[in-house]
Amino acid sequence: MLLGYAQLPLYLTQNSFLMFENISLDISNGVAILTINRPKQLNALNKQTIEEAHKALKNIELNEAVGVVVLTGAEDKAFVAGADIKEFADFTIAQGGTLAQRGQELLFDLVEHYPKPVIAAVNGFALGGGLELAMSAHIRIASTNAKMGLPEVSLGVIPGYGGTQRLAQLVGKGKANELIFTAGMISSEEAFRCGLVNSVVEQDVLMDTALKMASKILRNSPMAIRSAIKAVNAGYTSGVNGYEVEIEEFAKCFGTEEFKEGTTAFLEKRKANFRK
Ligand code: DAK
Repeated sequence: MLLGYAQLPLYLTQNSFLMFENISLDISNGVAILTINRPKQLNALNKQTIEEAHKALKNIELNEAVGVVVLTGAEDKAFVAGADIKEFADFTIAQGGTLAQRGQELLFDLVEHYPKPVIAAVNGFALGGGLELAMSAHIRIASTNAKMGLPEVSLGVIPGYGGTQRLAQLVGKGKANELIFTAGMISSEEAFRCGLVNSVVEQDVLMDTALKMASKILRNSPMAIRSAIKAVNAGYTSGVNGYEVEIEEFAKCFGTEEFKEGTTAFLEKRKANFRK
């Protein structure tokens, strides 16, 4: 059922109101929880959902009160069960190419290079585009009921939102090939064993676990974390020397207020306060 315009939830974000139909946004205590909210379709990603998530993330980026983003799926069955199959079923070659590129730029690359840590709280099925979204996040925590896989070849396509690249980076080429060629699903325990997720917890504590990790992150320098994201990602960007980017980013830290606060706090035997 489509809600009427006036019934859509309205979000006051950075100096503007945003209206979303397929996602929800909850900002508190320095953390933005962005929930893909199409539970009847197991939170499948259609074009509109990708656009809404893009808008929300661009807005949160400017919001200094937010230091960490947690991405999750509505209800307890799915994180995201893939791209919306009904939407792409009759795409042409040209549409497939254009949309893959646009989708990658709008959401998946945006998440990977986001200047604030993004934690995926994988609360159920994370398949195809859903696993690709989780893999573009900086950290993944899965619930014990989560199932993950890239089933695209069973539909006659290949992963189109960076899955062939990011899965191989996370689990190695051999395991990535196995998962992609078999189109199979793995449990969260297997995903943990092969390095696809950072940890596995019961579903009822998934969000608390993500928020606890977020609160640890929030104690640290946002500027240094931003630099660390750039340096780590540089090592996975073709044509870019990660070590050189690390040196540049390292050098930039000196002379910043946050470096001054961090070192002064240590010398004064107190906790640093980076978020005044
Ligand atoms: N898209 C659309 N609807 C989906 C969906 C999906 N990916 N996954 C589930 N649903 C819908 C089902 O159709 C069903 O809707 P109704 O029939 O009730 O209207 C509802 O969600 C509940 O699903 P089930 O009844 O199937 O639930 P079960 O518990 O029986 O099974 C399941 C759960 C996750 C095993 C099953 O739903 C399933 O196999 N879902 C599809 C998984 C999948 O193959 N995902 C797509 C992977 S391919 C592109 C870029 C990237 C991609 C494509 C294009 N371009 C840029 C063009 C990426 C492609 C993929 O992600």
